[in-house]
Amino acid sequence: MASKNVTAKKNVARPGPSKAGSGGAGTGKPAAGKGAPSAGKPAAGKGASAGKLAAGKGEGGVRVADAEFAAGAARRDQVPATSLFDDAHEIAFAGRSNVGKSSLLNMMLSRKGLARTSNTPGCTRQINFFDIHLAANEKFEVPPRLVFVDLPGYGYAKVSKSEATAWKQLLEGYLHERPTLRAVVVLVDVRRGLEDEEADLVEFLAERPGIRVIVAATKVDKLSLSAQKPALAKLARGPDGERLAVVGTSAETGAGREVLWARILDACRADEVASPEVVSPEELV
Ligand SMILES: Nc1nc2c(ncn2[C@@H]2O[C@H](COP(=O)(O)OP(=O)(O)OP(=O)(O)O)[C@@H](O)[C@H]2O)c(=O)[nH]1
Ligand SMILES: [Mg+2]
Repeated sequence: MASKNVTAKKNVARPGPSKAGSGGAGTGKPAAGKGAPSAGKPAAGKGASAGKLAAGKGEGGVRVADAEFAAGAARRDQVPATSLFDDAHEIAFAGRSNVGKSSLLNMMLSRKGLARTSNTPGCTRQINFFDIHLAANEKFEVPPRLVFVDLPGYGYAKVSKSEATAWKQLLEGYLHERPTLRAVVVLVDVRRGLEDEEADLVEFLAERPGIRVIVAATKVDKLSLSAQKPALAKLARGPDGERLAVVGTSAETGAGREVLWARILDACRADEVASPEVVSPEELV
């Protein structure tokens, strides 16, 4: 599959009474698991019925009308066709094992346990695709349908070399070839900062046209407020001293949810995606 820029303008809904409700905008929502490859037991929760977070988190901003597990791929030939999602924009969550990818994805969707999380690194072992329908929004344009993609973590030591190579190929193949991929949220533990693997990933993605890279610093709740700002500012200086778009997040407190949504929606709107935008440290959380 050749990589190309996909604008998918048809998927961008304007706020208005006709788009209210399920947010489907006539795109025809597939049943959960429909068309999903037989990738074994999905490493994800039950789908739409997964418990919503307590009221308060996510209120007043982007509202997710519906979110469900759609497909899992442990091999490249199991990656679902983009037509399963009507060529909706995809947003992938990438980062090392245990950094908090699945937790952040749940936080963004205001769904507890939709993507399975665990204390044990290596929890997510396949690429999981979640079909998302956003509620129409008075304040800004939202695409009615999006796909969130939970990627297996890299740098997980307890898998065999051949399994690690297979994961890498699966991941790189997906990131390189997926025509509907609009943004990759690269997760970095705020306490660890950018290490070689993250720098390599950012560089790898920079070579792929049409993809916005958004760095999400995770677990900011683990740092005191006074320690957060310098840690985020340090992260915003990229591997080669260039500025990266960094958002401080916490799946525990919901911090960073609206800023990250704004960046994701911005990436979906952009016809041409430029290199990561510059943000000031004050904007980071
Ligand atoms: N305090 C705190 N803990 C978090 C946060 N995000 C994730 N965690 C915890 O970190 C651990 C790993 O989270 P996951 O979301 O499963 O991480 P992952 O990156 O999906 O891991 P793999 O699937 O193994 O690659 C879990 O115990 C989470 O509860 C956060 O923002 N704050
Ligand atoms: Mg995971």
